[in-house]
Amino acid sequence: MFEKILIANRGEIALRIQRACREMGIKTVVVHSEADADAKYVKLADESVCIGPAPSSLSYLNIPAIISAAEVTDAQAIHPGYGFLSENADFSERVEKCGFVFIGPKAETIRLMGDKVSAKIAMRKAGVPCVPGAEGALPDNPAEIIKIARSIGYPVIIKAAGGGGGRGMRVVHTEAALLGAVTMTRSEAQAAFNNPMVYMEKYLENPRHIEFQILADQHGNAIFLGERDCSMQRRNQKIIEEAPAPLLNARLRNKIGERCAEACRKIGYRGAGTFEFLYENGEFFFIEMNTRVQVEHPVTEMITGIDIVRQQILIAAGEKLTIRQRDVQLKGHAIECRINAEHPYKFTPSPGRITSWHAPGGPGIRVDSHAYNNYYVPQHYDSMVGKVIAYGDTREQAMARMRTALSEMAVEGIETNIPLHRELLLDAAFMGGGTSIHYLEERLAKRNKEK
Ligand code: MV4
Repeated sequence: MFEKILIANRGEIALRIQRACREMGIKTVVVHSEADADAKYVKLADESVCIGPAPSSLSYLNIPAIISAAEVTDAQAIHPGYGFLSENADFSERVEKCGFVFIGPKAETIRLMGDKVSAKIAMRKAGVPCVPGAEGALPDNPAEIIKIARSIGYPVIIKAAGGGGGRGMRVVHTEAALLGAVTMTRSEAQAAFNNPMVYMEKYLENPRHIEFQILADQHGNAIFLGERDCSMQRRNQKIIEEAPAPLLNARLRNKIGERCAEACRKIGYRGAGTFEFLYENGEFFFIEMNTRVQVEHPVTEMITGIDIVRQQILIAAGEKLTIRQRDVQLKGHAIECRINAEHPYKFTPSPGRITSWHAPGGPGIRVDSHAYNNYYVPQHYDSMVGKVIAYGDTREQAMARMRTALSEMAVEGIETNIPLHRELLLDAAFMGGGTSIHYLEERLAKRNKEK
């Protein structure tokens, strides 16, 4: 096992990774920017290295600085967390070339999944159900493009191969709008991702976003840990996630989960990963794979009892998975609310000093946060200051516990989205079994009209 791991991230996930390391008897090095020098998780780490000024491009994205930090502190492995360099294939490659273990998949796997066209081809070939569409990238020939769209049927969606997470896409409802949309998406994709390749899919009008968590070791073993419903989102930013997905039956869960695990075995996947699906009318359609630990991993941990970060570390150290699929028993229900430093309805960021931080507690409540009384939320990074996770025997109990937790929670000095969460936990459609990916934006639009 590793003696020392470097954590190339900040905030709550830097603290979460540290906790797993400490439990395993592994020493931690945290790298941080000048803006994060006083953070609690920096003080709690065994060692810390300042890698640059506040802007991420000069610190958390500074590959040479991070690798130098690992060298001077004698760390053996690097955990990238989520965001920042976590899905950067060049980073993982340089980490391994410098003799460290990258806690995540091989660079070639990150590269395969980073290109959404190659990811989809690989997954379709491995037996994962995909959104109907043309195999591969769109050709240049306009007549060909029109033919493909006709065969799929409108509406279609044009997506950038280099995109993902909602960046670089355009919905097309009519043939008249098709070629212009392809040209626009291509040039945006070229500018944003330095890759003009685009592909076409059938546009699903009202799906849910459901994702399967998998773990795969370096010895050909792979298991799935059930799924999460992440449909409650705004502008591709999830705000509430839950596990299991409401109203999903065990037969379909096991069928799709097993397809994901089998795909991992086939492509030689290593580490934790997430298969993102759109779910509509009882059917699953693969869209993307994430090769990192996700923000919402705790809801899966709560219903499986499996520590996903610990498993990432064990797998990276070359150990065999000791959990077999039959050992994975989903029990109860968990919901996560992301607490953001932002105006609850205008969504403007609200950095600054937290003058008072009262976190909730009690049965089934978990709070993953790096915030505390007098913590200063820097303006330079993501607005998330913590996550409240509620577990219960049933979805109703998890929701009731979350309502209690949110009523106890008091944060002063900055604005947060807690008032929005309190409303959503009383929303009839959400309480009644969940909603589509468009629900929150539609609800907010209605709210604005009424005001
Ligand atoms: C789609 C779609 C409908 N049909 N693909 C957005 C994020 C990126 N991961 C894929 N996305 C979508 N792809 C087809 N064929 C709708 C979305 C989408 C979405 C998906 C998941 C979560 C939130 C979303 C919000 C808007 C659009």
